[in-house]
Amino acid sequence: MTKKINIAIAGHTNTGKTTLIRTLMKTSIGEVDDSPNVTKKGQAYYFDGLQANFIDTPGFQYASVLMMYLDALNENPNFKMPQNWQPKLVYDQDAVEALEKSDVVLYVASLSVVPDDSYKEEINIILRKCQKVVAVLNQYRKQLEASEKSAVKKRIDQWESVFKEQGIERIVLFDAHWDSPVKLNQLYHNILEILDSEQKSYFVEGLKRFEERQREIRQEACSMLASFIEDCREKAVVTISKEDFKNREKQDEAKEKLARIINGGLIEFVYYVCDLYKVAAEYPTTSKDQLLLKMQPKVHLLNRLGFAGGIAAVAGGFGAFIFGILGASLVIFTGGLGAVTAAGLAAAPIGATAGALIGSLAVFSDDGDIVTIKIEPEQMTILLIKGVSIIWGLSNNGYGRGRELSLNESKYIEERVCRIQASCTDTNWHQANKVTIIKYCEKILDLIEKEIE
Ligand SMILES: Nc1nc2c(ncn2[C@@H]2O[C@H](COP(=O)(O)OP(=O)(O)OP(=O)(O)O)[C@@H](O)[C@H]2O)c(=O)[nH]1
Ligand SMILES: [Mg+2]
Repeated sequence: MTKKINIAIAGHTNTGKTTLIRTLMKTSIGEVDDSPNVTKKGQAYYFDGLQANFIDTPGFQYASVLMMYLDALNENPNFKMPQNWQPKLVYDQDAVEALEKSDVVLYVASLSVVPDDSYKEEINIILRKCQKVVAVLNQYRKQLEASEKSAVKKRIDQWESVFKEQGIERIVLFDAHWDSPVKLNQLYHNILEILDSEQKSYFVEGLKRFEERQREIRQEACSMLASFIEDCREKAVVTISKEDFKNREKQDEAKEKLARIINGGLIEFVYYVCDLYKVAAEYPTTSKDQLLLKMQPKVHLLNRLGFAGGIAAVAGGFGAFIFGILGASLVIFTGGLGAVTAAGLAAAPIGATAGALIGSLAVFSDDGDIVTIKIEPEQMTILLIKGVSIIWGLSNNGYGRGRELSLNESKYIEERVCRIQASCTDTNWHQANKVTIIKYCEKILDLIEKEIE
């Protein structure tokens, strides 16, 4: 039997413990809400992807009472809990029981609160049960959005000094609404390093497979994007006679035909890449090649639902993000994706992206009577940026945060990709072959990951 590491997720109530597990497992386990003691019982979730158990625990609320109780028990094992303590300690005691089954604890603290003595007490209690503790300073991005960077830094310092006081050296800044691969790997490596040698030997295997798979899936996503870009370069060509080209209506018709070809390819890429990440989350240990077999036969579904409907069908929690990147008109349609039917979406104006390109297509007219219309390299850059933004969003955004992603957030991601892409001037990817385009996309994604602390 494979041995598993038990990772307990503990901390004050409402700090994001359950959300964190959702994000780590890419699935909607447990209950999440912005109120205290939403999780009522310790519960272990086996995560195939890492071959580890995540144990969700109820949040602490009355650490000082619990501390008094544990101290009293220590002195006298027959100590009877006073009646007025009992209702307070229901959840706290359950958390302690869950801790007793764990090999390592992720202590989740929220950066939105100032650490007072009650937090010190709960950390103290945790350390009595398990000395291997990695601190997660959660809600980092939320705080960065809500406060000045200097104020967030000050808050981090406050927490760090509490942890150091308690002898906890391993601290990871995180935001459970996002699952940046770099952050995840940092978190898992902290867990790995804190384990003793026997536990390390089996956790390291699971972790290696997990990272390798992450890389493979991302590479596959970049390969899908590269195919789309190659197709645009080679196949997105429309010809029209010189005579017809002089006719405004016919010229517009030809341009629209080209826009439709590009749009179709873009939508197909989005559909396909969404399905890849969806299937990857559903089967967290299945190899990439097997995943490709599990994906939906795309042509069939696309025909049945219409392009946008097809995406809605597979995109699930990513939907709002995808449409945020693809075009504002769709965001309006998909404000609450869950309620929008596929049929409704199919009627939505999906041409926002290609439509934006329509006015700026290259025209080559030097071939006798024929005018050729195709997309210019600069316009292809727009498609590449959208594609990379979508891959980044799919690999980072999802289960922890639920369905909502504001237009601002998706714009922000796209702007960041745009900026980084502009700085990667060492590859002429417009003319590059598929492998080089894939490497180029991976490089942009690496740089984005590194840029985000
Ligand atoms: N923006 C942001 N919100 C978060 C983050 N983590 C959790 N939340 C939100 O905070 C609220 C509480 O999250 P939960 O995961 O239920 O917290 P918990 O620690 O499990 O809470 P209890 O089980 O009640 O102790 C929810 O509204 C989450 O969406 C985060 O990193 N960033
Ligand atoms: Mg919870």
